[in-house]
Amino acid sequence: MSTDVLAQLIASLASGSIKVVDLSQNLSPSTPVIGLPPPFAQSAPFRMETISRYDDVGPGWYWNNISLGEHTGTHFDAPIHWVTGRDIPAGSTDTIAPGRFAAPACVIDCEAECAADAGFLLTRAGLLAWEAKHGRIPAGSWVLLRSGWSKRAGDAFLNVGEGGPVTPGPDTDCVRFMVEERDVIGFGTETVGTDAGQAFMFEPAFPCHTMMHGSGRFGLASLAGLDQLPPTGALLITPPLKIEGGSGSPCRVLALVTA
Ligand code: 23J
Ligand code: MN
Repeated sequence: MSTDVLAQLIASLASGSIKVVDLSQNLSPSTPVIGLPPPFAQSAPFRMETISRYDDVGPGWYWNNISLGEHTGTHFDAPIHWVTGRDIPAGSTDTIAPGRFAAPACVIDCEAECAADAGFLLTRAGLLAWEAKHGRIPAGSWVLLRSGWSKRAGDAFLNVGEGGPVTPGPDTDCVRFMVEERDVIGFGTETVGTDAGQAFMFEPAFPCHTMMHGSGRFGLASLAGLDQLPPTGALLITPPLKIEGGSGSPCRVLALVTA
């Protein structure tokens, strides 16, 4: 029936009038991983070893063993990732209601600002200026910071200097605005984590992790391809692996967009 929304979606995907955009980075041993200063423990990089590859130990098949930290590459942050979210009901990767893995996105283009200032901070005023052009951020939306960071390679991605990492992110008041005044589902970024590189010095430290997860919201990190999204109207599909009690997971983040 042409009035059935799902049938229309299926037809639109088949005809190409709605397309699927991949917002994920490749996973490989060279995928950048966040480094924490001592005495904090470190996350492991992505590792892959071949089990067999059409050879003596598996003549007809190819497969690998992999291991990695939950927060490696393009990934999903669950509420229990942060101490403020430890008691959030249904706050781990296996217990979050699956309906929350499909949500619309507002894309904030700050590529020019981030090119001029690697430590660019998204502010409440910045979001209000975006809303003046594109309309109010709907409740339940992702806010995605388009920084251009996914085009950086090697050391320039983590961008660690003498004073720690210098990468863009939201300031404390911006996070408060997204949570308390716009009721977003979460915040997503092209950088290695949802907080700015210098957020260890913010009040509170790591405000995006602290407030988003403390109020049951999510994060997306190391996104790519945000320049392929419209400012509004994309539908994000973000299911983490169903790790029992998991704090997050690598994620193949997809967006449905009108072609
Ligand atoms: C652990 C500690 C600090 C940070 C992070 C993880 C992340 O960015 C993450 O991947 O969630 S800032
Ligand atoms: Mn994370």
